[in-house]
Amino acid sequence: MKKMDNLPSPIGVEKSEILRVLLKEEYGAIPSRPYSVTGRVESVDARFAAGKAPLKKVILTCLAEWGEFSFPVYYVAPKSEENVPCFIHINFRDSVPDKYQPTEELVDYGFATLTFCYEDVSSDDGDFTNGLAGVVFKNGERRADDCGKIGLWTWAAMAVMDYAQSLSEIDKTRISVVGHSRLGKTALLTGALDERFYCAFSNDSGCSGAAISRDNSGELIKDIIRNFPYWFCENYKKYVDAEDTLPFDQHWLLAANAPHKVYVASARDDFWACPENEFLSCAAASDYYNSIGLEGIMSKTFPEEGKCIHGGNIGYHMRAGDHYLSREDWLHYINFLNFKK
Ligand code: GTR
Repeated sequence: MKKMDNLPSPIGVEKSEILRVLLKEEYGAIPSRPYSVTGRVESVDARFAAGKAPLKKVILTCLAEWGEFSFPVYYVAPKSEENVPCFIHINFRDSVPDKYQPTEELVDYGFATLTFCYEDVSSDDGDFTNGLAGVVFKNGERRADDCGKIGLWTWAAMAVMDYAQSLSEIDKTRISVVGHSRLGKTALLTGALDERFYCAFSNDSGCSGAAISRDNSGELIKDIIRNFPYWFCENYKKYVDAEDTLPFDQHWLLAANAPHKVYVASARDDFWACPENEFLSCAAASDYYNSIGLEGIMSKTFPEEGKCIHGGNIGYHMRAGDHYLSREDWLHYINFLNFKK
């Protein structure tokens, strides 16, 4: 197991300063929050999940100082229950159910889901003229510290959280955010910026998500900047081949999720996401949780495949297999939450 004694520590740093550094240097400034979010139900499938939970397609309209933006979300809530916990799932597709979202099973465990497709917010490329980007950036032009696409998807997840506040079936104190890979990075940033969440779940988020960037044996900042420069702010480019000069590392993103819970899931064969560095991040962020009087992760020993570290405010598991969001991951998430039905 690697040791990292050269990590900048967030201990003693105000949360607002942790967030300022992360946004200035990595993700960029997020558009200002909407002053109103309203939902219009466009269609209902009353027979969804054998009639146990209607599936609603809802168009959210967000009004902000910079203008108006609308996008679809998909809402499923168990009919027979009240005050249900909820997952806001930032997904790659708009299908419900989906290979990354076993919706009926989540219903059977008593969960509502609110899902949106990230590309309904803005395309996953360097075009900043479409969707939300087209509204907030005039002529598609960004300043060096304006956000990239991860910041825009994060903005949308928080808008869905705003909408969730209006849903009477949902227990507002038990709403979590989930995402896989680039959307795991997005889920962690969402949890960091929005204290209303109960927990942020990062599935295989890797480089510039959960994984420590220093001494990473998978994807490096230079790789991610070569392939996906538009996920981040322009400032992040200065850390290509210069990880040691980062004034932070990715455990700051986990630390910024305090005081609520945060969870990191890795997959054994997902070397690109670097499971070991994802775990190191949990261990390092745990010291920060402890410093503010909260339990962090319950063990700092890198677990064997299939084992979960649950019970604290930081959870972790590494399952067998490769890079995807599986039913097994969801079941571990549900166990970690441990909400008695
Ligand atoms: C990879 C990228 C990773 C991860 C992944 C994904 O190609 O290098 O950082 O985000 O894509 O989102 O599927």
